[in-house]
Amino acid sequence: MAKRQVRIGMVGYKFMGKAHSHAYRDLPFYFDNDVQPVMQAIAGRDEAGVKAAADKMGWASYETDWRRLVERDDIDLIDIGSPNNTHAEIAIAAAQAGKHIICEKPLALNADEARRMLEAVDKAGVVHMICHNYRFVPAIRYAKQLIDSGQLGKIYHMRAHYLQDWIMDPDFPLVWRLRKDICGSGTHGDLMAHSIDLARYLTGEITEVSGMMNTFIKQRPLGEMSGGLSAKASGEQVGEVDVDDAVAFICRFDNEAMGVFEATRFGKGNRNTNQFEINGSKGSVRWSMEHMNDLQLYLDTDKEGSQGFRTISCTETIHPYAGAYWPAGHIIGYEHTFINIAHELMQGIAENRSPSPNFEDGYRNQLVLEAVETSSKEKQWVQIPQF
Ligand code: SOE
Repeated sequence: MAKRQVRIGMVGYKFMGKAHSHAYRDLPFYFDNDVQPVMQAIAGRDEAGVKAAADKMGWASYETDWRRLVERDDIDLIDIGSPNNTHAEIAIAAAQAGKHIICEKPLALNADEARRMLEAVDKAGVVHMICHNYRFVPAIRYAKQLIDSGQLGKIYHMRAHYLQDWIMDPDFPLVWRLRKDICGSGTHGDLMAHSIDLARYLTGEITEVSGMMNTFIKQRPLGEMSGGLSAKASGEQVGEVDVDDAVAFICRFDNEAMGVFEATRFGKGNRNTNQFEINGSKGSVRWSMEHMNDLQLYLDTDKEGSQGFRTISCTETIHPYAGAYWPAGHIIGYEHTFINIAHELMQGIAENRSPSPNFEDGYRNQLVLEAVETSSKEKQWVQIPQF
């Protein structure tokens, strides 16, 4: 019997558009879902650009206004990969039109917008997800299993950092990713949001934070992104940078664990260093994106004399998602994290439930982001509302 189709309308076709398109195309290669994704239409404002992207990435049609995607009755799911200031308007309109939604992170410009988005999807009863792709790395999923099954014991510490260096040149332009009106915050919402998501996933809810934020380069030439994380200046004019370049915070979790977090785009030499360590009463785990298939594990139960961190290649069938790809030892990469999300999303739609992380996670994440900003401004600890 033919499978029910999920006809996708995607907004945005650059970096994340490429990652999501690839995921929908490759999904049926690896996973046998109960529904079938169909790359129905893609939207972008520049007609030549969106047409070329549709042709290259395999979308059946294109639109130059996202509103058309929401209006079309041959679209079931809206995928939002456009800049952050567009997320709330598109998601709320999509929910009101009864479309399922997946949205890039951070969910919104601020917690208030994120709450309104959550209310809209709840009211409409549509399936929703936020695209925190690192949760879908087999090694991280396996770490979660170790923690949940008590093998690490009581969790005392989580420390994480997410370091990049692509805006260190003072001539790197003031692109949308560096403008508060378009992205809400800088490194904080872009990178720290991922670490906060992993913290909430692996360790627990964050209850209070003490943070600091800094902007090292205060003015930059105006300009635009030109693909990936490259950009070009548009002339001589300069503008004020009103988002953070770097952020750090300490926190407490609801289970008494302590957290230490840092994110920066000024970590010279670090192209995409996303790492964490979690310490429990019986064991510890360490993970690093640049070796994403590996989990470093220390267990007290190892024989005395042979104790130490060992490297587990999370590529065996027993490791989450890994069995869908290749035989043991054959590694997967960044793009596969998006295939794993697409898999969860399709199953969520088939079963009419919103898999984690969803808009509630996005809202909770945004509350933490906002608390860190407030704490940095007011130079004091800030509590995160619990519900
Ligand atoms: C740029 O900093 C970026 O692409 C982020 O936007 C992503 O969320 C992160 O996963 C990789 O770096």
